[in-house]
Amino acid sequence: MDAPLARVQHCPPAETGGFACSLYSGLSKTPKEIACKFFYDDAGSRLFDRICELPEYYQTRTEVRLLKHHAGEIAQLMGSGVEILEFGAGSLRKVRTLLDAVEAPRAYTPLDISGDYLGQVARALAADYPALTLRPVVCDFTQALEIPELPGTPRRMGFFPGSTIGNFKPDAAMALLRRMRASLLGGGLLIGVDLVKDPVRLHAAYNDAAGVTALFNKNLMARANRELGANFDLDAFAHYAPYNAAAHRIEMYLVSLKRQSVSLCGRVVEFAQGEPVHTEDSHKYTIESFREMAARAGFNPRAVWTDEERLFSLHWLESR
Ligand code: AVJ
Repeated sequence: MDAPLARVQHCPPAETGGFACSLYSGLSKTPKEIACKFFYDDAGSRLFDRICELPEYYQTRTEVRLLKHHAGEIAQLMGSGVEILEFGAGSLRKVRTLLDAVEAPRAYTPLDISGDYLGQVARALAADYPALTLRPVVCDFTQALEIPELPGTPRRMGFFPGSTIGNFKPDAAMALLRRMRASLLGGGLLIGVDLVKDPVRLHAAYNDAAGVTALFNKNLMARANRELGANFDLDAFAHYAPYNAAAHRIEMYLVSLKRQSVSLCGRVVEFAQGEPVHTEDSHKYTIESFREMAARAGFNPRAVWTDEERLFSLHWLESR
C-alpha cells in the first residue's frame, strides 16, 4: 500500500494551497467533508459576492447598514492614525466605510486566502486611498499569525466582518479569537456576528430561489475539476442546507444523488446513493452568547450594535 499523501502530492500543491491533500483526506473520512475555506477561489469569491446581493441573504446589507450608521462612533473608539487589519477581506467593500470614517488611517492590511482576488481588489482600493499604506497578505488567517509591525508602530485595530466566525465550531471560534487578540497587539476588534432568529428566515438565506448558494456550494467540486483534474458530475450532487435549531447552526452538504465513483489525483472516491459531504457550518449566536465567548477568549466586550429586527450584530471588543 502506498501512502495516500505521497500520491496526492503529484497534484500541483503550490497553486492549490493544500486543496488536493485536504480534499482527499476529507473525502476519505466517514462522514465525508470538504473544508469551507476552499470555497474562495476566484470563481467562488465572485459567487459569494452574488450571494451578498440576494434578497434572502439579509446578512451583508444589514451589516453594511450598521457599519454606515455607526461609523462615527466606531471611528472614535478606534482612534486616529491606526492600522486596520482585516481577517478574510473578500471584496474589500466594507472596509471603505471604516477608512472613510477613521481619522487619518495609516495602514490597511487585508488578509485573504484568495490571492488572485485579493490582488485585483487591492489595486482598486489603492487607487482610491493614495495616502494609505496598503499591504495585502495572502494567507490562511486561521493559522498562527505573525504580521510584522509597521514603522512607527501605529495602533492596530482588527476588523472581522461577515460573521465568518460562525464558520468555526464554538471551540475553534474561541481559539481563533484568542489568536486574533494576540495578533492585535493590544488593539480592539470590530466583529460582525449573525444572530439566532426565525429558522424559516435562516433556512431561506442558505436556500435562495435563484440557486446561487447551490452553485457556491458546488463550486468546491467544480474547483476540484478545474484544478485537480477530478471528474465530479455536478448534476449528480444536491445542495442541502438545513438549519439545526438545537445546535444553532446552518449545516451545508452536497448529497450524492446516486451511487457513483469520482476520480481525483489518480485515486477513486466512492459515494453511496444519498451520502452527504459536509461542506460548511454557519453558527448563529445571541448577543449575550457571543459576548460571553469573546470574554472567555480574553476580550473585554464593549459596545454592540444591532438592527431593529435583531438580524445581525456588530461587536466592539477591547483586548485590554
Ligand atoms: C462566510 C460566514 C459569510 O456562513 O453565511 C453564505 C458563507 N455560505 N452562504 C455564511 C455562506 C453559504 C457565509 N459567511
